[in-house]
Amino acid sequence: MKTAIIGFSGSGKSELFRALAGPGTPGNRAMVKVPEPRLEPLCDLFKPKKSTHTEIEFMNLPGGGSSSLGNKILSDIRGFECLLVVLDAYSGTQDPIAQLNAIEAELIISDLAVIEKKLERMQEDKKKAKHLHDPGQEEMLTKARGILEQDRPLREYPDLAARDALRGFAFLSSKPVLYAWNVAEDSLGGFKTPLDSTGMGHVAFSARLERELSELEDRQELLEFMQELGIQGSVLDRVISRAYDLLGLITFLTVGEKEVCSWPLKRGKNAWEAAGVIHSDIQKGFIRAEVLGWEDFVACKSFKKAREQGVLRLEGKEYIVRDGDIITFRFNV
Ligand SMILES: Nc1nc2c(ncn2[C@@H]2O[C@H](COP(=O)(O)OP(=O)(O)OP(=O)(O)O)[C@@H](O)[C@H]2O)c(=O)[nH]1
Ligand SMILES: [Mg+2]
Repeated sequence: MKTAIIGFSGSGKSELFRALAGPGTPGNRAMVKVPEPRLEPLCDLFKPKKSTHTEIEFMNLPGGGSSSLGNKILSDIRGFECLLVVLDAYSGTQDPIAQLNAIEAELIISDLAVIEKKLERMQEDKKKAKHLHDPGQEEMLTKARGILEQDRPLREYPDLAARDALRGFAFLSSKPVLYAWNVAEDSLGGFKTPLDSTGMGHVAFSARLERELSELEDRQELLEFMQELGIQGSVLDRVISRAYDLLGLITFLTVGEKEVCSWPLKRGKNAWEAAGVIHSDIQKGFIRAEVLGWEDFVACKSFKKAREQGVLRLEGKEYIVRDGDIITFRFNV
């Protein structure tokens, strides 16, 4: 999953990137392990040679003006799945709500321009050669234009933006967006972010503080320090868990003596689709999935006991995977 960190200049993007990526990470791009506390008890049991976390790619896109992102950034973010937008709520020189509104407007205007151009071209094609014209696509584009003209982002209409005829446009206002409100250390306690809405989430954090904390070597020391400050989890934990929610992702786990892994999966996908996340061979040769739900594992603490109690289930391709499922795939090669 690719996430772009964007925002106006000086909003705290680089500080946030360093906090997420860890100190000393070179460049503007980092693969960050998704924290997954459920791996630890599994590793204790299986003692694997290694454990592998799902990773998220964060890219810090430098630049952006003091009151707009600008066209360069707008075109750079098209290939990303999720936007992490930093708002300056710490310096007192900027109104963060005005920044949010300005950024929303830029995403909407950029999508409108793409649609206008495409619709114009479609009109010309229609005149030239009728058979080239796709009336279904024209109708959907017109619908999307209507939404944007009312200053609403397409992410509020996820079914429309996901239609085959529109998906290829990768509309900016259809991407899930997480607003990170960069608040001064001493006002973090009482700071209230707006409520989340469809495709849009909010986290409050102090970039300066988080970056300093990420430089502490001792994670225990870090967590205690954060608790004293009344902060629940690091910004990394909070950003990733909100991003997972926004993208509709859950986690499933695989175990073995060689490796214990966590994997991302879209909520509502089945066991066959989960197999494909790991390897196309496992999906092609899929026979059955042996599934142990996370709560059942916690209650039994061993696979032997889970089998005896009948909670280790054999499931077929159509089984809808749940968050925390431990899955062993049986497959033919
Ligand atoms: N006190 C305080 N200073 C901060 C905070 N966040 C950022 N700063 C400072 O503000 C300046 C700008 O922060 P950066 O993270 O570099 O901002 P940026 O968004 O990457 O800026 P550009 O790359 O220029 O667009 C730096 O000097 C930071 O140390 C904060 O939460 N508190
Ligand atoms: Mg920067």
